[in-house]
Amino acid sequence: MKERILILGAGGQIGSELAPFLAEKGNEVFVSDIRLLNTSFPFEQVDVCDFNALKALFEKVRPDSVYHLAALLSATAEKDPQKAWQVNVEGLRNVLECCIQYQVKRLFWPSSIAVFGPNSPKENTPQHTVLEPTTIYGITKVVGEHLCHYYHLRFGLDVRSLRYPGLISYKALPGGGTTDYAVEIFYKAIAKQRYTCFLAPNRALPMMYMPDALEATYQLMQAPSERLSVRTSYNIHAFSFTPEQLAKEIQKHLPAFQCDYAPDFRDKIAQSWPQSIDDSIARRDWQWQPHYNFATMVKDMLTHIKEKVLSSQT
Ligand code: NAD
Ligand code: AKB
Repeated sequence: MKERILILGAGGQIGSELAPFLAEKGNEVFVSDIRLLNTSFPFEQVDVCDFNALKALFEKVRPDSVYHLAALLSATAEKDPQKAWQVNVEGLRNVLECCIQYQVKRLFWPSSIAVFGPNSPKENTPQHTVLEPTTIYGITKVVGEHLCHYYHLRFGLDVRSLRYPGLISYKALPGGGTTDYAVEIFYKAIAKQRYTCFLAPNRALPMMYMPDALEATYQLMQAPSERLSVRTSYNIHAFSFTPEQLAKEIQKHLPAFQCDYAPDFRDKIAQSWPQSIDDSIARRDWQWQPHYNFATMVKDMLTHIKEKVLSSQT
């Protein structure tokens, strides 16, 4: 069914792909961001922390569904914890309030593997386990999950959420996360045959290719409400790898490529996160299944980034 969809924080790594993806499904898509965007979709520049401006946007668009992607990611959040709280928690609360006031049918809000911390199991981290994050980003995501759950229980808002792992894509650059190395490495491998990684060589993290993340988001939003047993946020997983394993996989295609390591504060963040995720509840409730594995993701990334680099040189 064709819907009016509003995407907040639409200019980032996910939003810049989600907008055309949802439009191709036949929906009418409106986009918004705090930054001025160069986009073919109807656009309004709005800060989600400005409640009156946000309300005016909902009044104007009257969306059926909202995808709220505006946030500060883990590394950026650690540099400015106050702003991270404001955007990630106060911004979300503003969006939840507008969804109630404007009778939005469904809200999507992404959480992250960052909700887990050093006391959560590292391997096959379960859906329901200890959530004691040691980053401000992770703390805002735990609060966000509980706010979404509360608005569902208290006001009946149909809010749905995924704990995305690190997302790998070639269309837009990532926006200041700990998993960004897994995108940067491809550009450097192609342009310079050399990359210095900010994580330790053996730092395994859960990851996913963007086409699977878009499909997962769509499938969750299409699922009948009564099938959803999780109203905080669903664990989802595709594959895990270390920087060293990624460098070796790239070397299969580009043998001259070399990777060095200079771990910084982001390695400490990564160290507190899980290495792999148990997503059996998402698989059971709404038949989640990824299509890309580690090897097919690497091959596809290299093909597309080579094309991008070549076309920027001509
Ligand atoms: P991004 O940083 O690439 O994009 C975020 C967008 O939000 C940017 O365009 C930014 O300008 C906008 N924004 C920031 N502050 C704003 C404000 N006050 N008002 C309006 N817009 C604002 O992030 P992304 O990778 O697209 O992530 C989107 C969501 O998905 C976030 O909630 C993030 O935590 C979550 N997530 C992303 C990943 C990933 O690997 N990309 C993984 C887990 C969760
Ligand atoms: C980040 O590294 O901050 C994000 C995430 C996993 O939430 N990619």
